[in-house]
Amino acid sequence: NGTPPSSTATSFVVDSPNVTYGDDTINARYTYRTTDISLVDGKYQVEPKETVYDFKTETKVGKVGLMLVGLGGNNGSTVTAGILANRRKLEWDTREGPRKANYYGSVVMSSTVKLGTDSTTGKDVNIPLHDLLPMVHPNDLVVGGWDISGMDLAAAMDRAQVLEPTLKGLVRKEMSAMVPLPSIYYPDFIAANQGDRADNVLSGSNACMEHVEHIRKDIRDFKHANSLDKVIILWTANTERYADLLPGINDTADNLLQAISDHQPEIAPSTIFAVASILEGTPFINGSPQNTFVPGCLQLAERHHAFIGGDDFKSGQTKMKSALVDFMINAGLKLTSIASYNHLGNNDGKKLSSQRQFRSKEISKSTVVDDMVAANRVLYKEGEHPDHAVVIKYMPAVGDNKRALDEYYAEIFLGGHQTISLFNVCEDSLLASPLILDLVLVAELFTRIQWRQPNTDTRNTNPSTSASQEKPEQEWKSFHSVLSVLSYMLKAPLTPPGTPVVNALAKQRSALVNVMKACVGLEPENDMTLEHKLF
Ligand code: NAI
Ligand code: DG6
Repeated sequence: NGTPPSSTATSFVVDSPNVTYGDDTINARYTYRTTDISLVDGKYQVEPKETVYDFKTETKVGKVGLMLVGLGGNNGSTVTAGILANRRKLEWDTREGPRKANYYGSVVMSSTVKLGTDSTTGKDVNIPLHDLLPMVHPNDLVVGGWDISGMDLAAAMDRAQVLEPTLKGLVRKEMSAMVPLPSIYYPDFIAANQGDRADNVLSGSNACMEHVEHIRKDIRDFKHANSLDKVIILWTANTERYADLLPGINDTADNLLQAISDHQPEIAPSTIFAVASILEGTPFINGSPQNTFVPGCLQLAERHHAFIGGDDFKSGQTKMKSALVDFMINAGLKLTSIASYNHLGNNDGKKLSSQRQFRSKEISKSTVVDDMVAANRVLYKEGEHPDHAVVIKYMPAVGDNKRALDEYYAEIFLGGHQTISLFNVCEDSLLASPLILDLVLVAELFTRIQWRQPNTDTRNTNPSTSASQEKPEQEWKSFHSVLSVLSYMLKAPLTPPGTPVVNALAKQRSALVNVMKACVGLEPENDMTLEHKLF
């Protein structure tokens, strides 16, 4: 108790009877406090509730592999070069002066959380989020993956036109040695304008078990060749069109597996990758907007207790929206319309000029304010919603340098109006790449966390109740297959069936941070700072 073994990579020790450090685990007993509400005779009956959980976090991180689907794309090549640059602590020259490798834009690597208050100075003590629990360092990830384009990663980063030439020169040798594995190509699912890069594909243009088995073998081979303890698979390949939801085809796990065996044409490549990952017990994250996780796929993940997460990286325009709309509505301003436009000239923009693939993106970009609106019945009646339009245009000249324009129009006091206009310019892939790392780092962490509800009598030390103390403890369990703690990084967060979706950015971050804090027996940050208010 109180002294973690040296293998525990956290920079602090929790001194509490509720926290113990084992040889390979951190064990925390945590009281989760919520509020139960019932409506009695037209009045809310409010009851504070306490639930006790035990959390056990394995501290040995092991050697972790990251397999990207879409390795040769803008994101794939950028994140790979970024890891190499950080691993080698590279510095390079730019026209604005020298630059050093960093992980800016990664909430895990570059943001901090308040651990507590210094008992002598009364000042906040903040630590990097990645120090809260032992987490894999991105520099240690072994990267590989698939692409329908067979270009090596040096050529792929040239094609992407994202990185400075000086940086590219420093990583070129290693990048050129990396060649994506051949992938699954079902032309009906991605934009027709992508056909000319599909020169690295497995034979067959419809779903089949051979493809599932091929991908499973790729995962096993990668793991074996690099002596990995675990692998995370992440889809950063093209946006696909939505798959139709068909009873008997993709509605249940068994039907989905049968449909794959039957070469059913309505199964997307991303779903084949998800199924292969689930059957290998490997976490699978979808960074694109399409409905990869059809109900049958979700059921399969639950059946195999495999982790899945998605959908669609939330990098720039939408991240801003999920912060700004939360602010406006919580400030009591009645947002009445959002007009979101962007143009970009990278391959992502090119493929989204195709209507069916744009539709997938339009859906994920449009649902991001629903929970904030629904939470405020003072401003919005049941069913009332701000107008929300999303437009994306392909403009080759600007390359990866996306330009996003947003107008937020709100009704204020006594019928007045407020208009907020945003102009957001950024390199799309330099915002998305750190999110890829965050998704992988957090997903990996949750493969090492287990929970159970203790036999609450075990807290009772009275020997006369020893009979009840003999009740067996519950089995340790993992978190639900659908990793909704990843929501902060995603535009259309997938949540366990029947559970609410949270889009508000600050709440998503709090959920992640506070779950991690609970695993070391610490209270959520409540921001009350009573110690500075009650003298
Ligand atoms: P990209 O087009 O540069 O890269 C995608 C890569 O996937 C290409 O190299 C393509 O050849 C490959 N590919 C297509 N189908 C494949 C398959 N079945 N198997 C293996 N590889 C396949 O696109 P980028 O910019 O890297 O974005 C990737 C995805 O991430 C897109 O779907 C995009 O919507 C999504 N996304 C990107 C964001 C960003 O800021 N860059 C933010 C949010 C989502
Ligand atoms: C155009 O919007 C292309 C898209 O892939 C976006 O770049 C991507 O979805 C990021 O969107 P956002 O809204 O998070 O900036």
